[in-house]
Amino acid sequence: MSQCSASAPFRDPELRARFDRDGFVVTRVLSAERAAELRDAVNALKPDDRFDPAPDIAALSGGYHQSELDSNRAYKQRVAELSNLWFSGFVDGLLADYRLLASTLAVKMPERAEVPIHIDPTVQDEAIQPTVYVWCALQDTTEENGTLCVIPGSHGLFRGPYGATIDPGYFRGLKRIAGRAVPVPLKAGEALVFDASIFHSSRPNISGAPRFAFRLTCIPADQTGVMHRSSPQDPGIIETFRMETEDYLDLGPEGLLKGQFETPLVRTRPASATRLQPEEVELVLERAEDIRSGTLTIEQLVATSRAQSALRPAEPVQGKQAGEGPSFVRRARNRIASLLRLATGR
Ligand SMILES: O=C(O)CCC(=O)C(=O)O
Repeated sequence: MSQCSASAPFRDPELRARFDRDGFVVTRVLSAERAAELRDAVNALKPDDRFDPAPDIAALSGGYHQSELDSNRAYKQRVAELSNLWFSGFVDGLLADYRLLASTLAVKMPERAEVPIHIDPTVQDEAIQPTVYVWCALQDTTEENGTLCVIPGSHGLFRGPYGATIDPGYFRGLKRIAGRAVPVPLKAGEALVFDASIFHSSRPNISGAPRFAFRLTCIPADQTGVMHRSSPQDPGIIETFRMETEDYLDLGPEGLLKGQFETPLVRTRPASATRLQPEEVELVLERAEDIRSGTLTIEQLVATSRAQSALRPAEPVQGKQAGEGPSFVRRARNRIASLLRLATGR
């Protein structure tokens, strides 16, 4: 399932070490005064949805305004211009040989609900290095106004090409892991810089005021910007379409949320076949470091866990078998544990 083999080239080695370990870092992008200036500038823009998406879009988009889903092209163009002006220098200073592919103004109006736990699309053709998102708060973000929450260290596990309509195999376990996400409050002008593959969510906005953030999508400079989807004809195939900076202006909600792309098809690849059970997703998080380091694959972990549960009696063993069952199971478990140690070198 894992495709990425190199980390993101942060220019600051300390940020890089923290990003590699946790899957995210917090860093300052703008002064509080400049963040307030930018917030005033974006607040004066006029998206067609008035920062509050219609119910059909809200139902698919997490309920908050994402500028690329708006029907007003001139507005989207203005968001892109503002983002280039205010952030492209920051991206250059943060990551060597990365570029700003796309920018989203993310506005969560009062009373809008939580964004459920998820990972973000990989939007580059070959994911040798991760897609990096920079989520910059334009006012202080808190638990009350819907700041982002992350599961620290949950990155780098599901790295295959991911995008609209692809089931990466962990969907059934999301409810079980959602409670592990911790809020990351930010000061105005600070950003949460995260690996696309980290599990994250955002809280409901109960503050009574809109919450403004810019989300910058950053990819290695030599990579083509793309979007992936599950083939409508064959769920065993992932289709990859070009989605470069200018393509985002023409991309409507159907493209982003339903995978109805109109850009050229770049390639197809086989999809991962492994579908995890809820408890297996928890197991993957528990062994995250081993999986990230490549000493254990999700497939090995799942195969071992399934072999163990096949040997585990479904009901407590009664009567004559009671003496045999548990010691047989114990021997089998010990055998599997030693196989796993051999496989992982631990
Ligand atoms: O802005 C938000 O509230 C949610 C953002 C998010 O989940 C994302 O950028 O993937």
